[in-house]
Amino acid sequence: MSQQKQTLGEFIIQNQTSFKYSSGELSSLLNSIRLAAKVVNHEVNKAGLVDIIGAAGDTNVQGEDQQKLDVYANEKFIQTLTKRNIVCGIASEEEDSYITINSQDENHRNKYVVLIDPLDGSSNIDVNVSVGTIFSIYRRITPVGTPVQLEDFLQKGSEQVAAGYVVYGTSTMLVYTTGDGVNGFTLNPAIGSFYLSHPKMEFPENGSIYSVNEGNYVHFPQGIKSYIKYCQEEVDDRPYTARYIGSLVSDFHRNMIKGGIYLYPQSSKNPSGKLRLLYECNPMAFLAEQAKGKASDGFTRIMEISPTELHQRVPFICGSKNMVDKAEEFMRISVERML
Ligand code: AHM
Ligand code: MG
Repeated sequence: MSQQKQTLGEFIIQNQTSFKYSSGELSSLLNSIRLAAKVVNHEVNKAGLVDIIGAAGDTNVQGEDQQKLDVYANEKFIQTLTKRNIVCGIASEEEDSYITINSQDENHRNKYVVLIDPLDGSSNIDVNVSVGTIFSIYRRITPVGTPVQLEDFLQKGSEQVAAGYVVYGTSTMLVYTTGDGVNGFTLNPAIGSFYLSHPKMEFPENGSIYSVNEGNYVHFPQGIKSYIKYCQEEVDDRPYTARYIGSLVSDFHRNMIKGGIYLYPQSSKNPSGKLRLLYECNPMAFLAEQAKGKASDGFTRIMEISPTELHQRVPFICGSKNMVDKAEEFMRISVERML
């Protein structure tokens, strides 16, 4: 990696003034995410060497097995975000309800809430496949000086001030947006710094990759089945290539670079899909739109959905704009046919 490249720390400071609430608090918050990402990265990379992999024995609020690294990543992000007087509340996939943060001298003066999936795709850890962290940042809507409330977390995705992910892959990258495009930074593990390696990331308008767990095909709605058949037809630039890692962050990251679509639709087994609106779909949708892509539940823009619950699930279709448009068209036609 060239020495001239800008570090993430430099980039955050340089771009601070372009952010509409440029008090430096968001910069400090992003810096704490950067720090936690490095700590978690160190642990994820050790996973094959030490006895840290495997289920911790607990189950989380969704009834899923928790891996030890999930617990570790959750603790590290919460600890790091709590230390600076910026965040008033954190919601995490690994916590049943949100955490209120109040440093004694500050008396609920912190302005930001963070929603986080500390280690997404954690079923992949045991088999040395990429996992990720996803984060979403809002300004609180309840008055400063009072404890954070559920409504501060249940904001539409369109209200996000920043969002991003860390992918712990063949190299570790932090990719984020503050509403002014998407930039990707690669960790140089020898130095411990992230460098700007992927400036102004954009989804190609069209792509040739589709990412979906086709094992669930029989349970999918007709519109999704028809779209999958469309992807497999031998017409024009099709059939497309199927690529599914089963780690949202990694599938999204590849599709953003190469052009593609990710689908986790509703099914007869999971009528609302699997992925969580607040800390998986909304941040990815914000990144997608900032990268000229698109994110939908099949009918509605993800970031326009009004959340009702912290751990709400939603069908998720995300990627290159023309591909998502096409999937929505199939959904619309199948519904019209039923009427
Ligand atoms: P998790 O938060 O429990 O890790 O679940 C989310 C993950 C996504 O990263 C991934 O795309 C999806 O679940 C895979 O689900 P499935 O194994 O049902 O295909
Ligand atoms: Mg997850």
